[in-house]
Amino acid sequence: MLLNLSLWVNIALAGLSILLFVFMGRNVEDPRSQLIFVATLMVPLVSISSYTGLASGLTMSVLEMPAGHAAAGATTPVAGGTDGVLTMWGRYLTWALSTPMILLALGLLAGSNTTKIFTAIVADIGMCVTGLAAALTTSSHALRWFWYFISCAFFAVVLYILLVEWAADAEVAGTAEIFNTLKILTVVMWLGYPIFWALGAEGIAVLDVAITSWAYSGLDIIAKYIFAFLLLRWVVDNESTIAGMASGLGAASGGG
Ligand code: RET
Repeated sequence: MLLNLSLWVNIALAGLSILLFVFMGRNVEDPRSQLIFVATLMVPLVSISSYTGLASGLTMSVLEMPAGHAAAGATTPVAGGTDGVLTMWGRYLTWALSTPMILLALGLLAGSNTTKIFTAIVADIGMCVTGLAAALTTSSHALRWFWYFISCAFFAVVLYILLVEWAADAEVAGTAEIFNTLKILTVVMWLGYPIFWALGAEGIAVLDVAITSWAYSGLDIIAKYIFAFLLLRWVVDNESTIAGMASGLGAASGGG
């Protein structure tokens, strides 16, 4: 079925990415570059687990939407006509594990310091967990959107660090060119997630569950595998630039 295919495409791509990234990193010796590799490698590792959780039905549920929600009173054909909407809540849960790895890799690439990396990661986890809460809340329609609003507030912190703080740090570190490419890719792709959440079955339900699932799967392919490949290829080719960054995570603006 179409919905299932959106999951299996990602399982296959995650598997291939894991093999490719391990191979690409086989000769990397600089510790900071190695950490970028380990963090980035975690992304397809989390992804293959996440999508296997969804494909096996473990991390999705049929939830009855509260009164006022566009899908209140809907039935789900895939679950044999049970009352409710299929909710792939496992996605939001596993984003809490994969997206911090993306941010760690980006923060390291930008030569940023521990404070900023910590702040970005904590806000990001906050975004994912409150997004999970939004998807799982069935007691009140208003509270679903209130959770969504909190999640967006966390997201704003992440965007600020990416666009302002790390962009400046990357200039100092001499990694601005690749950082800016990855920054734009990340910001544009990541903005798609709250938009599809709002338009999809969790939000105003103008898109059905299968379309929303394909949208997330498509965004994932670019935000994870393409992103990771571009980053790691650059790291392999420019290991000395990263090794030459002021050592220690405390030295954001200490000099390039
Ligand atoms: C939600 C809904 C609530 C509001 C916001 C969201 C943002 C989600 C994002 C997800 C990014 C996921 C990635 C996954 C790759 O593994 C939770 C959809 C702001 C930005 C990049």
